Amino acid sequence: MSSQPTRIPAAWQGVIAHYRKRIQITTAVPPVTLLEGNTPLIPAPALAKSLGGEFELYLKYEGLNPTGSFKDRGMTAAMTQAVADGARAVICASTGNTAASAAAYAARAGLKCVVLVPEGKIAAGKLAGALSYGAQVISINGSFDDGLRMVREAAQQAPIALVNSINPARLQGQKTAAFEICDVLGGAPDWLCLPVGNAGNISAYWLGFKEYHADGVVASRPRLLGAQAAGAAPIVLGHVVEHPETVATAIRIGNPARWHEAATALEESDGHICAVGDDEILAAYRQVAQLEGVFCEPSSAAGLAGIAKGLREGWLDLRGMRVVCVLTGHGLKDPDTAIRLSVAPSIIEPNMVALMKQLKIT
Ligand code: AN7
Repeated sequence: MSSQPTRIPAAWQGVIAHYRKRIQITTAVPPVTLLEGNTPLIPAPALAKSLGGEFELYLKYEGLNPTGSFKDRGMTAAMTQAVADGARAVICASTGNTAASAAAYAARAGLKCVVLVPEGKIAAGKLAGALSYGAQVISINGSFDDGLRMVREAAQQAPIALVNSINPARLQGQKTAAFEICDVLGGAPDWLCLPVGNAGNISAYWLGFKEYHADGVVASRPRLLGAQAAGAAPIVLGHVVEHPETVATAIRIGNPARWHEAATALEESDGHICAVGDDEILAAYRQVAQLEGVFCEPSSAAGLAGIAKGLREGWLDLRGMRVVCVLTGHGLKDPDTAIRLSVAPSIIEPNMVALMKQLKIT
C-alpha cells in the first residue's frame, strides 16, 4: 500500500476555466465560480427499454451543479461579468432556480442580490436556497413574466445588473453543457431533449453545438426536442400565455425572453417543440427516479415526457440513435411534490412483530 494520497488529475476548475477560449465574456477578473459543470452523463438503458428500446439514452444530470440546477453554468459567467463591470448589486426574476443560483454566486462575489419570485409558485428547496445564501427575496402577486418585466425596468432605473438569461453572458456559460456532452460522447448526439421555459437553455445549447460543429470539433449537430408544459406552452401555441399554470413551476412561463432564439434553434436543427401535460411530466418524473435512480425536479422530466409522447404518437423515430435528455434540476428542489405523489410511509410500533407484518412475512 502506498502511503501517498492519489492526486485526482487536473481537478475541475469550473466551466469558465475549462472552456476559457470559447467563453465570450471578460478576462479582466478571475471567474466567480463554485466549480460548476462537469456533470455526469448517465446512461439510462432501463428507461430506454421502457420507452421501446432500440436507441441509446443518456441523462445529463444538471441537478448535480453546486446549487442544484443548470443555472450555475450561466451564473458563473454573468456574475464574473458583473464584477468586471463594477456592479455592486444584481437582480433577477425567477421561478426559483435562477434565484437560488444568483443568490449563491452573488454571495461568492460579495454582491447584493435581489430576486423576484411568483408568490406561492416556487418550490421549497429553491426558496430555501435563495434565502440561505442571503438574497433579498421579494415575492410578487403575479407571474414570472410580471417579474421579468419589472426587473428589466429596475435595471434601467437603478445601478443594478440584470442576471436573467437576457444577459448574454448567461448563454455563454450555459453553452458549456453542449461542449461537455460532445466531449464525453466523442461527438454530438442525434437528438437533445430538454424542457423549455424562458428558452435561454435551448438557445445556449444550440450556440454550443453550432460552435463545436463550425470549428470542426464535432462532425454533426443534434436535432433539438423542446418540451413545454401544456398549461404554459407559448412557443408551441404561437402566442403569449397570459396565465400560465403547471405543476412544473420552474417552466411556468407565458412569454419567454429567448423566444426568437429558441425558434431559430428549432428551425436550424430541424427540431421540434411539443407540449406535455402535467400527468405526462409527473409520470416521466417518477419513471426516471424508479427505473434509473436519478431524481430530478418535475420540470426537468418534461424533455423525457416529450420523448415518450413523440414515440407513442409516432412523430418521433429514435431507432438506432444516440439521445441525450437534459435533467435540468435536482429532485430535492421540490420535496413537496415528491412527497405528495408518493405513498406515505407506514408508521409502526418499535417491535419485530410490527416490522415482520410490514415485510409480509408470517
Ligand atoms: C429546472 O429559474 O426560468 O428555458 O427563473 O428551473 O432556460 O428558462 C428556470 C427555468 C428548465 C427552463 N428546468 O429553462 C428560473 C427559470 C428547470 C428550470 C427550465 C428552468 P429556460
